[in-house]
Amino acid sequence: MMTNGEKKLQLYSCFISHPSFSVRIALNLKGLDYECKSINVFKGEQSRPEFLKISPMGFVPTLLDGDMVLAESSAIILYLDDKYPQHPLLPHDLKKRAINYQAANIISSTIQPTLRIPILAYIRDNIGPDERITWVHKHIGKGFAALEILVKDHAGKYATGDDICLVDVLLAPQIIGTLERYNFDISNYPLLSRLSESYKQVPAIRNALPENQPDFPKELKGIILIRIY
Ligand SMILES: N[C@@H](CCC(=O)N[C@@H](CS)C(=O)NCC(=O)O)C(=O)O
Repeated sequence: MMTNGEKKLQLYSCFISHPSFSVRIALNLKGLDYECKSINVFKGEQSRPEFLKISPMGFVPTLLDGDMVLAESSAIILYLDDKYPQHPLLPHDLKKRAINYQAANIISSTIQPTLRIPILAYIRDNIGPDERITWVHKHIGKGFAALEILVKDHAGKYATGDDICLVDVLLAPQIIGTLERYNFDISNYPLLSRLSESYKQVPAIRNALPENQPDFPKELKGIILIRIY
């Protein structure tokens, strides 16, 4: 593991959070050592005043790099990519690069917000617990269908070729987390199914899995996590 030669990076992260998972992958790919500062979103720790001073939206992930404080997973990943050029996450080819930007936005601006815990809790409390699954499957299904079409002419071992790029860093948590958390059948998405198998072999992704984080509660192993919302 490399350090950045300055103060150790600190990542405010929650084991369950897909955007935190993505940032952990980027840090691992770049071989950057970091300290994990756990924020348990189930316990509402993101709303504590001391955390809101660091991250006014009250979101994980939030990265501290010296005096730099940065929230929003895509911004953090692109910042890391600019500052730490080892294992670049954007392809040189302009078209593939643009596909990465587009797919990254679909994942972090369109799919991920529909899965946020306050939204699922609202549906559970005001519409009904089973409606959460219908909601999640509808939104993930729409996003996955679009991603499958978007990357099909660009994919290699990974989404836009044989190197892991930005889109993979954001997509791997969505696919892996979605299967584990929401019991989603991915077999209708053959390309994403294949990518899922590739992702599971990558040490930087495996080490970033929720169950491999210091804050993962052992009693949750094997539980379909939507049941705990
Ligand atoms: N757009 C943000 C979303 C981050 C986000 O939704 N984080 C969730 C955990 S997955 C969170 O902190 N939720 C706390 C809350 O909604 O109060 C990103 O990509 O980083």
